[in-house]
Amino acid sequence: MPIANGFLTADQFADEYFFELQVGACPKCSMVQLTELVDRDRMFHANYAFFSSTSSNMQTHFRDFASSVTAEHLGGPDPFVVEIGSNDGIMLRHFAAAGIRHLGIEPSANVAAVARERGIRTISEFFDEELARRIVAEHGQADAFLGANVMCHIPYLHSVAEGIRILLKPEGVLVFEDPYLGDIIEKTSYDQIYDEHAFYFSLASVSRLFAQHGLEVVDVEPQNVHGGSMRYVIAHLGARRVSARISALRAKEAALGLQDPASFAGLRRRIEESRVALVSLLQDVKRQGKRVVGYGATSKSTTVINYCGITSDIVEYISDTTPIKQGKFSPGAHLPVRPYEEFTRRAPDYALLFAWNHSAEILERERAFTRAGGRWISYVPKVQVSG
Ligand code: JHZ
Ligand code: SAH
Repeated sequence: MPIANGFLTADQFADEYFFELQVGACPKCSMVQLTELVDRDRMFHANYAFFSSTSSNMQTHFRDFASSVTAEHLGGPDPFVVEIGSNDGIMLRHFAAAGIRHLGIEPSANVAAVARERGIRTISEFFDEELARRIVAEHGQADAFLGANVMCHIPYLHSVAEGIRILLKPEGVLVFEDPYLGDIIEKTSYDQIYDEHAFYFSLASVSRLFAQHGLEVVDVEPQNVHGGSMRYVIAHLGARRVSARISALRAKEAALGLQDPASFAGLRRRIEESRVALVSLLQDVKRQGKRVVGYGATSKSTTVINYCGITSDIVEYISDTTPIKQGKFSPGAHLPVRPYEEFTRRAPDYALLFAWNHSAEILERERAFTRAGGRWISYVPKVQVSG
């Protein structure tokens, strides 16, 4: 597989980087993770292609995330909030607007620059234990340490967990969310598997990881974003009451067999079936001479396109609203990425919904396309056509 967010120009094709994408599950610690990792500097740099604020639904989600953190965890005087992977400031802007002391840690310099322009205090570095010590020396300890769709991106998780232990006040909390393994298995959302996602967390694996650093999971809350995420609230061991939701989710994970090799064998089989169904559907549509355009040049689509062998004679181009992706080609398969305006100007017969996790907001916006007979191809949880 290529780098999922490695959108490129034609002169870069010859030097494109590929690696072996494979997932392993540890029977001892129950962590599910990639077996080959891509160097972080290949993924997170000054030309990073993912800007968080491109989805209006995610803007609402992070406004609510920020207000729940403020209401539940920032009661003391002069609170301090740290966020890793703060990207273009989609969440921190709410703390900045409320005059709350905050610090974003965002190594991808281009997205960090957008946050800074919005008045959000941001440093462009990779978080780890060493950086945590420097932050404590400069700003003191934090009341809340936040992360969305970033913890599962960091291979050196022990250094991160240790850094959090050092950085958090005795009563402080870590609140983070990431795609949930239970949802990936249940929905066969195999497109969550790509270079940036080094880990596929469950409560079992997360609890075990943080326990090794004197931290415990005190609450969990499923989130209906990115195809099903889990939010974990973590505190110093013994500092907070543990919610009854923890034991309930633990029991549910055991019943779902999240640590059972048979679950992974079943997932693998369903992934293979999904590929067969999607390829044959696309071939049928093509035989009828219909036009198919991809909707959303997502990171996830890199896995689907390359795993299914989708080429530009089947999918004409991918429509995307992100300027840095437009005019480039998709990683690996090199499908053209074009501005959304092209989709509206000359609508295709079929839209292949690569941004399926944002389907509510997209279907609402594209009512005219659907009303005019435009059809949608999706593949999570099942390959299907809808109109
Ligand atoms: P979206 C990225 O995943 C990468 P991706 C990362 N690894 C991760 O975990 C999640 O984000 C958080 C476009 N779009 O959100 C914008 C439209 O064109 O599914 C984006 O390019 N029209 C950090 O890349 C892409 O689709 C629209 O109406 O899989 C969405 O990417 C909408 C809503 C989006 O994340
Ligand atoms: N939180 C945002 C952005 C997720 S994208 C959202 O949910 O939409 C993941 C971000 O994590 C990228 O912007 C990447 O640059 C950043 N990142 C990767 N490794 C990191 C690390 N070690 N420390 C802090 N941020 C990191």
